[in-house]
This record gives sequence, structure tokens and C-alpha cells, in this order.
Amino acid sequence: MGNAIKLASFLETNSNIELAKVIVSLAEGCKIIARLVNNAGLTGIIGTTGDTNVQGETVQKLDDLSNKILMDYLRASETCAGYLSEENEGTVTLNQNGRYIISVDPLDGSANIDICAPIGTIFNLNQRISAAGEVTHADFFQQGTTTKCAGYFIYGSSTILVLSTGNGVNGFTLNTEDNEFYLSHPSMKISENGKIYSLNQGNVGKFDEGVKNFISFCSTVDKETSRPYSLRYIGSMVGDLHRTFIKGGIFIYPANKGEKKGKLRLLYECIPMSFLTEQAGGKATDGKNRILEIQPTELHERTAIFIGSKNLVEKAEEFLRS
Ligand code: AHM
Ligand code: MG
Repeated sequence: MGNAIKLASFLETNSNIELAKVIVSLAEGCKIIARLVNNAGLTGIIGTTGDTNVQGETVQKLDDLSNKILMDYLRASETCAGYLSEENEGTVTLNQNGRYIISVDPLDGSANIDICAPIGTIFNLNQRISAAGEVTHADFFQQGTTTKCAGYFIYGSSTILVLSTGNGVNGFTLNTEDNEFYLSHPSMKISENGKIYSLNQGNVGKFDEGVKNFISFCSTVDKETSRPYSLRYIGSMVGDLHRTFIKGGIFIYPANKGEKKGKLRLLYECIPMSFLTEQAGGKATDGKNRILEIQPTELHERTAIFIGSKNLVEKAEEFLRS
């Protein structure tokens, strides 16, 4: 790989030692998950466990395995104090003397496992506020403005880690020759404007008028503003956001009649993706409020989200206001 920068060397200058230990442990765990995902069809791990998680959703075998792998690897970091996951009801103390806590979606988009579409791991890291010992809920109820590091691993045609420690966004590709992450996407930026909108359009009948009007704005023909925009929806937030990072556009998961607070989870989906988006020059709101300024009050709380290219998010907000 010539002079390409390895993740561990990048972290030497972009984080402190304790935070780097957490990120490196996480990356090691995600290498295992990437391999499991790649070989899933051969090893009998596609399908459900027969259980439902705390949110009433079907648990896939790979959701469960990924969750266990991440807990094991993060415990081994020695500096990760606590763990919150989509797959666990409560929080878990991993290291009583650790300085950081992590909120994760171990395998986002897991409904896409069997169709070979991109899926991923999303994470948000904060400094604990409690003293040494068991972690508390207050450690996890921190606004996104205090996030110390956030990112995602996408398991797609490549495995890529997109990461921010609060100083811009960088992407690292897993080299399958030596199983190391190398800097491949330095200083990622989300374009101010975009020509792609992304949502589960099947829900349109359940949206408020403002959202419906924004969708019809996106699909109206207008040469001057390059409309209609293209509709793209993978159905895994990691996949849809990764495209938004590379190509620009907007991803929305609004509140709707059945889901009054939207579907996506604040602590381990929306905050980390919003942190990355802002670090890349984009914008993320719930339609009105900056996601990073929402005060979390529940471990698995949900929020509506409008995220991506700044001008498109502002255009959506304009429609929601009127
Ligand atoms: P998951 O974390 O349980 O896999 O689900 C979250 C996923 C997101 O990745 C995706 O954006 C959304 O749910 C898709 O929902 P829908 O099928 O309603 O479009
Ligand atoms: Mg998810």
C-alpha cells in the first residue's frame, strides 16, 4: 500500500490514546463482522433468531452476533466504559475505569442482509460524566454537540470506515490483502446542493402536507434548477448516507401517522450521522431543530430526520414551515 496512512497512525495525530484504543478495538470487531457478512450465505447465519428486540423488531442472527462481537472487542479496549446498543434493552458496563461510552447500531439495515445490499455499523462516542464504576443513563443522555467521535462502517462492495473525531471527516478502506484500514477518502465534504432525494416514498400517504409538498418539489420538472431530482433509496441508513456523502443529496425519514417521532433512533443512528454530516459541511435537523441539540431522554428514543446537502435540507425546512 506504499505510503498510504493506516488507521492507527491517523489516530496518533487525531485522537488521544484512550479514544484511539476504543476506535481500534471497534475497528477490529468490525473486521470480523465484515467477514461474517461476506460469507453469510455459506455459514448458515442468514435468517432470524426467532426473537424480537426491545423495540419489537425481528432480530436477525447477524444482528445478534454483531452485537456480541462488539461488546467483546470494546471490553478488551479497557478504555470503553459503557455500551448502549439497538439490540440491548439497557446499558452495559464494560470497564469500570473506562473514560468513554459508546452507542451503537451493530448492524444497521439488517433487513438487507439476504439481498447483498450495503449494511453497516453506526457508532457515537462520548466521554462518560459519571465517576468510575457502573455507567449511568446520564452518561448516554448527552447532546450530540458533546460527541467526541462518530462514524460508521459500511459493508458494501468495499468495507469502509467513515470517521470524525471533530476535525473533519475521513474515510478508510479495508484492504482485503492485509486486513488493515487505510485512509482512502481524506477530508470528505457533502456538496451544498444535491440532485438526489432519498426516502421510503411508500409512506407518502402518511406524511404531513409540508413533507408531501417537498417531495413534489423534488419531482417537479424545472430545467433551471435541474429538477426532477433522482429518487434513490437503499433502505439502510448507512448505504443511503454513504451515497449522500459521496454524491450529495438529502435523506429523510419524517414522522408519519404510524410513527409520530419517525423511525430512526436518536442516540445510535441520528446523532452520529448528524455529527458526521455537520463535520462534512452538511446539515441535519428533525425538520425544525438541529439534531445535535436535541436533549436525549430515553435510550431508544426516535426522531424524525432531514439530513444531507445544506441547501436541500433548508429547502425541506421551508416547506415544513409553510
Ligand atoms: P435497523 O437499524 O433495525 O436495521 O433499521 C433501521 C433502518 C434504516 O437503516 C433505514 O433507513 C430504515 O430503517 C428503513 O426503514 P423502512 O423499511 O421503513 O424504509
Ligand atoms: Mg439501524
